[in-house]
Amino acid sequence: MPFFPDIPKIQFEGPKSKNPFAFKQYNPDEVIAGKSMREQFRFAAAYWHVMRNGLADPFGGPTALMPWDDQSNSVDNALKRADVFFEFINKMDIDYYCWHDRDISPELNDLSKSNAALEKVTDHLLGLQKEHGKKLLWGTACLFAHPRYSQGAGTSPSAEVFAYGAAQIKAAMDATMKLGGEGYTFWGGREGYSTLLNTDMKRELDHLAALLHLAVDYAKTIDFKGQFYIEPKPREPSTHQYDSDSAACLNFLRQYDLMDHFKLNLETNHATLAGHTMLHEMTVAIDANALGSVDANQGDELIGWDTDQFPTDIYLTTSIMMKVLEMGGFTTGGLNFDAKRRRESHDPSDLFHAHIGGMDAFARGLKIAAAIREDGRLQNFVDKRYESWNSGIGAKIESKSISLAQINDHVLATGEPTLTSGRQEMLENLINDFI
Ligand code: XLS
Ligand code: NI
Ligand code: NI
Repeated sequence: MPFFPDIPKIQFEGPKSKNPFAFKQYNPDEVIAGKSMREQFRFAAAYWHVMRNGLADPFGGPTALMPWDDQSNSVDNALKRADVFFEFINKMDIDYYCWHDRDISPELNDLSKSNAALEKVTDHLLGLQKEHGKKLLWGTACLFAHPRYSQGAGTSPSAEVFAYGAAQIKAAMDATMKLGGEGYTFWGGREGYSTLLNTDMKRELDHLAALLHLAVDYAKTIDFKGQFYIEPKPREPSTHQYDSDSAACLNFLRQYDLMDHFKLNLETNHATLAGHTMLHEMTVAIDANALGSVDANQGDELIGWDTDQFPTDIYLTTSIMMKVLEMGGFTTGGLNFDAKRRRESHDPSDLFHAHIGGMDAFARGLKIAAAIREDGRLQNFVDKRYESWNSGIGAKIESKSISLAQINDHVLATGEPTLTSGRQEMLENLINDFI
């Protein structure tokens, strides 16, 4: 029996459609910039938001209506949720999904019991994946919700807590492997600190790196070929999170010799919490050849919080897709809707509206980004802006074939440089012509 009986399979009806349960822009088979939209985006639904987020906020409890969920911590309830979830991604025509171990399967306060439950649930998920042709984009372990992790997992002051977290990661990696997951993510949920009065930062960072190395080594023993990701976030829940932004993560990976094994999973709302744009974070990652995947959402400029809203801002989706096209598209990664409905949007049908909106916004962003690239004026402007580096003094500096004294002679001979305008407003107008 269907859990969303009134909702049809969502189909592309084009921009003129007035049907709220149809795609207006996302046409999965339409080829844009050399690939079908389906392949360009590799959309994923986040199990934690779709199935487990009751939409509570710090001032009030859950509002989401989930008539299928008996609110128990049982394996049966977990199995039923999996059925509901697959009906949802089927109707949405979303090919991938992502989970934390404890979203799909209960935490039973005993590792062997929790692992046994995870085994049962993943057996069921594997069957559902095969039946519906769906794939796991990435898995991860929830190392931040249980009280044992209240002071961190990999960065806990307690070696026993670190060990528990490591064991939980082993099971989550096994489950990811079993489900053919294309990646495995580390988001440092509580890997940070609240006060330095009680914190040995150097030791905690050494431990976090040790944990990641343990995972890399374990992957080899089970022949897990998926991509590892780190997901930066600057604060919330910890006041100071160690993986605060792209640059901090890359520095950490380089310092601890992990660059060959990790890429970044970047989330828009985390970028803005870090005081950056998503464009900035993506640029930093791509320049280091380390952009792996994207958690697609957006924040609220008026609330300084990880509001995880569905991405509807066309300017934002355009800039993200410009970067994705620039790096040649996703390989192991994709666009995971790490996004939740507003607390007021409590109906199951709102799950559909939310994802339709995100997918349509990205479809428009892709079309606009492809058109801007095709047009070429923006790239030409940038190329021209740096053209003094292509020959003469610039080429000599770039190729390190000139000394400071020779540069001095050059300046004495040529005199005051002339600068051309940055033309920011003209370029903003150019972008708007496409939007
Ligand atoms: C929380 C994070 C989390 C990760 C997965 O802010 O975005 O959902 O994506 O642990
Ligand atoms: Ni995320
Ligand atoms: Ni987030």
